Amino acid sequence: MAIDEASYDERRLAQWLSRRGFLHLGAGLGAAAAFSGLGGPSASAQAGSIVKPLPPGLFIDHGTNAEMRWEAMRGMGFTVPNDRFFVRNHTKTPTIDVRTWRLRLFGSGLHGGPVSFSYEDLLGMPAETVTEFVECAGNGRSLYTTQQGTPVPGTPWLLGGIGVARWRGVRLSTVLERAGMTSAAVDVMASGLDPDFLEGQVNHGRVRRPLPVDKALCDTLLAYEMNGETLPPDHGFPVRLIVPSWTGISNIKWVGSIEVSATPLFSPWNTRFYRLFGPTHPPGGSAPLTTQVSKCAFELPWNAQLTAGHRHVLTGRAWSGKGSVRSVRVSTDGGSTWRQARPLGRDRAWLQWTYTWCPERPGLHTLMAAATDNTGVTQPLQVPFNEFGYLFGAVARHPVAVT
Ligand SMILES: Nc1nc2c(c(=O)[nH]1)N[C@H]1C(S)=C(S)[C@@H](COP(=O)(O)O)O[C@H]1N2
Ligand SMILES: [Mo]
Repeated sequence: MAIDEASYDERRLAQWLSRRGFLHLGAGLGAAAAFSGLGGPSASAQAGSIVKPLPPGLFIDHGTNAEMRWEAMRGMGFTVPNDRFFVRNHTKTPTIDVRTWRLRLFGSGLHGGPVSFSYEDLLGMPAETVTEFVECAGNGRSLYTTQQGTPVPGTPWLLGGIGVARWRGVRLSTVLERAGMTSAAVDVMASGLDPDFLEGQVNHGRVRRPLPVDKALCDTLLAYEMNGETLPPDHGFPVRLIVPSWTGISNIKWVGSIEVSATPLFSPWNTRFYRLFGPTHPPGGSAPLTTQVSKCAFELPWNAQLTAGHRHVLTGRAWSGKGSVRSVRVSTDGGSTWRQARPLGRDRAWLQWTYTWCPERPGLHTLMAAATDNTGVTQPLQVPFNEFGYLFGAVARHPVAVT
């Protein structure tokens, strides 16, 4: 990737540390405690957050969020169809009239004043298609609790807070150029048109998160199509950002405005949330999250039932925000022995693989699959705790019952 993430992280961390003194954002344990209401029982009271049907065979319902069931991807193609792609909403999917909708760009990083584009304006610009994953930073969060014994608040995702789609749209760099971005711009911040996000009594405003200009110009897309269809309401209609490899929150949906700034921008989504807090992280929290970690999932339900004495072709997918996945190893005995899985193809967004298993003994078994990324790094068996339960990158222990 062209952008130097390490130096971005350092710069951001320094900026954050110098500001937080007067922002009184109460980061750390208090923040996690205040956040704990989200995704709990109260969240399911917010029915109607998601527009599309959520059949229980395809989704695990988490209130305002819906997780893809991995078993529903078995036998499917490379991309996740729109009707089974996970949804992560801070509040609810808005209804947007595209005839009156405008994308407004403004800020100190533009030559002139604010600039607006209509939907037709965007459709008329050079289009590009990319195949990329969108993955929630909290994907796998429940495993901090069940596998590592360290409970964390927030939506208890298993591994289905991810999807890969073919996104078509206009490069953000094209839009920024046409809006008159200057070389002094350092950050751009897209803002969603969904309702303000409330955390208890605190109104955090529109969902928005700064993106450094380097990443915005490198490979970020303003997408208006998903898998060949008009972007569905739940996934950001009329336009959303696709920020390849970066954490889910970067991919702002229902974009209404983009601030282009010659000075660094801040929002709760790069100061309070989406950073790592905890004993093994810097005292004020880590730099804002950027790339996702590597993960691997079986296309099987949790506690799947398999018959003893039969050959089972296990299937799964592996992905990494650090690049592509080079190989996958599988253990069917809880991690004592490992063998290579068979890769299918060499696609980048994720790697599909198969592994043939003939369980002999009935009983409870633990399946494990570990991804090795293209830099040669393999998923660890355990990852350090963080208070919001982000970036669970350890090998998942998948329980199955052999009967
Ligand atoms: N405007 C807006 N954009 C948003 C969100 C949101 O709640 N509002 N959720 C973010 C998060 S946390 C994730 S993981 C992804 C989820 O995208 P999806 O719902 O299309 O799967 O959207 C991101 N973009
Ligand atoms: Mo997310």
